[in-house]
Amino acid sequence: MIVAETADKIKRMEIRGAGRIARAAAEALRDHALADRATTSEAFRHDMELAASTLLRTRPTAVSLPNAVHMVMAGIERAKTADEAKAGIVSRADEFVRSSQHAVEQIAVFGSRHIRDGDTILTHCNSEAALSCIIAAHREGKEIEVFATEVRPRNQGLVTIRTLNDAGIKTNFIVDSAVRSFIHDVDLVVIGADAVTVNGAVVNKIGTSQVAHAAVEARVNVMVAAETYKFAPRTTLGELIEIEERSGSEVLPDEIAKTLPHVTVRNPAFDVTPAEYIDLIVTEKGAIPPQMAYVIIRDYLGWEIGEFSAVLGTGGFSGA
Ligand code: RI2
Repeated sequence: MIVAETADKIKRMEIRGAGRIARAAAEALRDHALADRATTSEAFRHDMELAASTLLRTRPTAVSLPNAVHMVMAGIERAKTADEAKAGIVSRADEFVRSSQHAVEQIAVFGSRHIRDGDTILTHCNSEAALSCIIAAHREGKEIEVFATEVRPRNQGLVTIRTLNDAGIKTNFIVDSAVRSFIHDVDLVVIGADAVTVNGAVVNKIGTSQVAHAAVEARVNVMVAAETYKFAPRTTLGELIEIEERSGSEVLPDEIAKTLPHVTVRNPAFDVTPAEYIDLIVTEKGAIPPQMAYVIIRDYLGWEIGEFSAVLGTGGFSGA
């Protein structure tokens, strides 16, 4: 029930943003474990695996989701009784939520160092991690101004401008197609990530690659803010990140679409920005050039893939 509700909210994007999705999934698994009545560790594991797969099916692109689920599910390993397994899930989930929140705070500290007094920043979509850097720079007394895009079709830009406004940051709100018109007024692009591949490509909200392309052409630096659990261990074997394609009705109302039988609405939610378009990825462990993404995967997530223990690696989720 708890898991089904959370899964539904994630699917409908009532809960959205890669970090928030991951924390909501960890919390749902914890609450599911606490409510579970299984008396053997096998039965408990079975219930939890069903819950985990319900959550994993919600949104395919944000790697934070499987990484969080796998990390929490590793709490079952080595448990001999249902109670031990339950305790394992609860402590792993709490640890994940704590370290995820701490990661955003740490990213703000590292990321704001790359924002200079007087900078004009462009951001796309609504990223908690990216905004944390911008808000930290503002709180440090740096005079900054932001361009925020609208982000069709779900208009996450509205959430971004409200947050920036509430922080007292001077903000310009522009349609997505105006990025190239304003890029020469911009000193730095700061964006989030839904996934980072082993070769440093960043999967983020649709339109990000156009923003980065315009920035590279105008010699404007691009900084990505991404927690280590957004890095994708599976890509070490060349697996591509699946790009979620959402309903066309998010772009064009059904009443209009049905009058246009020859028109198909395409609505990919994310795109891929190659590493060459990115100058820096700021994680809670420090800032790296995108070409060093493999180090994060090796040192903090582990190379192994597939099983529920896959992302534990060398224990990099200790909260930094
Ligand atoms: P944080 C969002 O996806 C955006 O693409 C955003 O850039 C990214 O997650 C990271 O957000 P969506 O859920 O985790 O809006 O930094 O599709 O908040």
